[in-house]
Amino acid sequence: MRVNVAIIGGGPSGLLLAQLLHQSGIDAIVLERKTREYVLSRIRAGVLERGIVDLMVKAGAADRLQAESFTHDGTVIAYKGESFAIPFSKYTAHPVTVYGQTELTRDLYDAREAVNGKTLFNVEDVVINNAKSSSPSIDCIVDGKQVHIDCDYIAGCDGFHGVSRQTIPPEARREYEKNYPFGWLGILSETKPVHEELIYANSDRGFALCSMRNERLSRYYLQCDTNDHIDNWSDAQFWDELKKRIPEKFADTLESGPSIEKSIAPLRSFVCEPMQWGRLFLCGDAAHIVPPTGAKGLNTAASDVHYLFTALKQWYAEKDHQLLDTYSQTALKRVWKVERFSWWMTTMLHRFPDQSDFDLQIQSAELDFLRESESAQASLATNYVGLPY
Ligand code: RFL
Ligand code: PHB
Repeated sequence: MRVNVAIIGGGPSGLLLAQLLHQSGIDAIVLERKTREYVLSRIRAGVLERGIVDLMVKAGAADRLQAESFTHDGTVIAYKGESFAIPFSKYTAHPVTVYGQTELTRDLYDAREAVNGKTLFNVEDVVINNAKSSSPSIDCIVDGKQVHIDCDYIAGCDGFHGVSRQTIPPEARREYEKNYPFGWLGILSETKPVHEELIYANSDRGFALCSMRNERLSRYYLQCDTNDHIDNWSDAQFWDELKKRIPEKFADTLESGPSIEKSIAPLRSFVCEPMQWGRLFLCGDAAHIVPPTGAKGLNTAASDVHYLFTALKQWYAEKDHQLLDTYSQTALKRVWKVERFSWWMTTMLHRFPDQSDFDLQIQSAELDFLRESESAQASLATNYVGLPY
């Protein structure tokens, strides 16, 4: 088999790239290790920047997103039992869009099927060959059969645990990593969201986040120990703890109900440099991870996709490889700014096990400053709604 671009990973980055390429007449195949159902069972991101919404429109996959999503013009920060709102519209020209990653991925799969795009599921043992040459290829096993794919370029969109990054020899890459000493316990429940905007809460008992998917579907998170397990948390315990971590005025009106999903995710910051090796290009979680506090993982995957798509388009349309050559540099410049913002939000809002009284006072001063300073709020708003591509 021969294609222009072979894409490893059928998560949001791989699918978005495939659909954008399709719209420009560039032939691609998506290789996904799991089934479509499995990919769509992962509950993850909920907040979209304008950039990814625009890309969904360009990819021809935005009809449902535009009909069913909600725009948010601000967010709430809570601490010391009180709260304040940061109105994005006061500081930026853009809101954010609340729409689940699961739904966005479903829309991309539907769009791909509608155009008969090539997608292989249950793909095992992916091996990338000759990425440094002008004729790279992929070997893999699909339904027990060996498959060989020749291509011009390979996009590594296979997430943090994929094979693409590992294909770059250790001496040719540098990895920067920070692991946080806590995780997030998340639940999804068919209840009315406690507030119309998201609430990010710093409390003595640890961080909490009140988010949502729609008027009858709430998403809540609690900071938990890294080694904690969902079996340690009944629904009743979750709701009890959440109420203790958010200001009383919200806790009093919180609607609780059975959880329909419960999971724990570790928090880490990670960057792999470079994001390119010969004709292999990394996108999204394959190249970098942020703690979810800034709602940036999916959005940053999308900005990578934008840079790679634009570079591939330039190559196929004009035989100009300037943007391909500078892909890693361009993408990393934005990635590091997003890493900084996500680290900052995480540091400001969580309880750290080794935090001294001094550290706690600094955290409290940071929140006071954010509450009082328009420039601090403008900085949060600018980063939260999304830095330009
Ligand atoms: P994904 O989604 O991990 O998809 C990679 C795909 O590659 C497949 N794969 C392979 N396929 C073939 N061969 C192999 N060898 C393969 N190895 C892996 C996998 O099966 C998978 O389908 O990466 P991608 O596409 O780069 O997308 C990244 C996003 O999923 C991620 O950054 C976000 O979910 C992060 N995130 C959030 N991002 C936001 O922008 N806003 C948010 O509000 C937000 N909230 C979150 C989050 C992540 C969370 N968790 C669980 C880590 C909230 C949470 C709790
Ligand atoms: C979510 O709704 O899942 C969500 C929202 C904001 C975040 C992280 C996750 O910062």
